[in-house]
Amino acid sequence: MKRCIIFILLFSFAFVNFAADKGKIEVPLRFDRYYNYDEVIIALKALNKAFPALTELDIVGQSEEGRDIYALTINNPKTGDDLEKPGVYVDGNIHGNEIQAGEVCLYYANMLLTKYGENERITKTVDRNAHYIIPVVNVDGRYRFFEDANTSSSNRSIRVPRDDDNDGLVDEDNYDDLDSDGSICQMRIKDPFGRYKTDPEDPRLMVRVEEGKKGEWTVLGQEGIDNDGDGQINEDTEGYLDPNRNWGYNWMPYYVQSGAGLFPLSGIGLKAVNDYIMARPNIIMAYAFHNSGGMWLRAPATKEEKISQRDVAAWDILGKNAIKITPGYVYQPAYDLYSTYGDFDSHMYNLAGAYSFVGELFQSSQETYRVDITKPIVAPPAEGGGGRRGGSPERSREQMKFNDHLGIGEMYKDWKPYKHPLYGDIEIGGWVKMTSRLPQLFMLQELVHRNAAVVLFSAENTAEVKLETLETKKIGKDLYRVRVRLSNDKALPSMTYQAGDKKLHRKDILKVSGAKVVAGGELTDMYRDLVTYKEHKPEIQFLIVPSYGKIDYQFIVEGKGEIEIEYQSIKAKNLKASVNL
Ligand SMILES: [Ca+2]
Ligand SMILES: [Ca+2]
Ligand SMILES: [Ca+2]
Ligand SMILES: [Ca+2]
Ligand SMILES: [Zn+2]
Repeated sequence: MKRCIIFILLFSFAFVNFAADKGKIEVPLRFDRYYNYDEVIIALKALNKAFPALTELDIVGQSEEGRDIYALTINNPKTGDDLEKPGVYVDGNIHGNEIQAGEVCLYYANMLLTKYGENERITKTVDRNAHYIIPVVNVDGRYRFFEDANTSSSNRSIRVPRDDDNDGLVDEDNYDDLDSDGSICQMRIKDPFGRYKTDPEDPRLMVRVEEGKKGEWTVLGQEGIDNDGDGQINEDTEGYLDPNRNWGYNWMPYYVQSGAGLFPLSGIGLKAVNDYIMARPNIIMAYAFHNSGGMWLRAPATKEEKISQRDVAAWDILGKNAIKITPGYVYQPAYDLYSTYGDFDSHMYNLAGAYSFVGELFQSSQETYRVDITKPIVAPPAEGGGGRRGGSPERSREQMKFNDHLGIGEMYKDWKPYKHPLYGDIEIGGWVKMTSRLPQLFMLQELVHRNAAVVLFSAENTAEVKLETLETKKIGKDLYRVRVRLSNDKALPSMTYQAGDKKLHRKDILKVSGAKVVAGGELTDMYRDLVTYKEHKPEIQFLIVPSYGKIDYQFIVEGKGEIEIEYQSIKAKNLKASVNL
């Protein structure tokens, strides 16, 4: 009998394990699903375990609620230390609700690692670049977006309590999932003076009534009650510290920039991420993924911010290719959308010396159910915009058809009566949490691949400098003319021109040692022998290697035997050559 009980226990244990295994995360990772916060960590550990020679998994720091922020470094140490190589930084999900951004990061890591050794180009970028990947910056946000009831736009904040309505209480009136379905939907009430009526073509939708015509519904906003009895509903939700307004460069206080936080990098997780970035001065390319709207945004973030036009030229090459890799996206400076203070792009460009993009993932207009796909689509709403409510009736109807026939009806919740403590008889319904700013799962694979391909394009276009001696010519007794060329056939220069112009960090160095350098300078025209000689310390030249081009130097050297020529760069790989006099 006892043995039988043990057997049953063992058997049921095995069964439980089998059930748990159904969601097991293995390499290669899958992108027909979203990973919650814990699963992202399991996925990163799985990649690290499968590719120990190419990866390093670090904990960058902890969040406000004590969750770990992970960074995966992809680098081949056999080809050099990561800090010696052009660094490519990629992060996502800094806004808690923008979860597919984390999947783009995981996909990029998964692609580099699983194709290493099989695909020549991937192999080269893993060997030549250092890739730093933080899939989830706002770890509390991702955790809670999955766990808690939300709209597709709620739960963006860093978990720093703030009294949004200045009533002395913090975060006291969040949304309430009144019908307990895991989504925060909309509330509406019957009202002949309301500005909406039931859509005659689809009774699940509402359309605006024309001026002077009788209405049917007033929209009361997101699901919720007046939790603190102050007469307002949902007026003080979690936070608000906007993690993309809390960076150091051009930070402005709350009365200028909402969501700014108390001071730059007051978010402790953000500070940890910044420390991680600044400890890697080799980072020359940076991506932060968000949703939504389909945009590649770069600095400047405000009209007043001045940036180098030579950098714009480099950015343009990346941006113009990016919009071809991601059809429907636009490429523009961030301030074209609206001015932001303390944003990531400008911080990375002006303080880390990196070309930086915010990638606004996904356009809901791609959810199509149309006969004629050549007809123009409605312009995508900007991030933080009204989402589906901002669209035209035609657009909403089409999205409802998409929901019916491709979303298998899971995207929209039909209006249902509810007894509200303040409003009385109302109805709750509308688009659910995992919609609007997120692609449906069958579309996720394409989204993550296209956007990871943009990052790959940039990584491949980080400077690859070549050092060659053009000439060693005897011009007198123990006196030689040495001409050296630094060339680069990639789209990005060896550092940003902004960093050079503003003296953000040291320029690249070209150094001659082993003999006395009598004179040295840039050879501006080798045919006419034009040299801009440097007056002091001619053996050390400071420079930037341009994109798709070269820069030549001439040294007049006095001595005999072997001399050494060194190229040293913070962002590009160091090089050495020797010449025999
Ligand atoms: Ca309050
Ligand atoms: Ca608050
Ligand atoms: Ca209230
Ligand atoms: Ca209140
Ligand atoms: Zn965002």
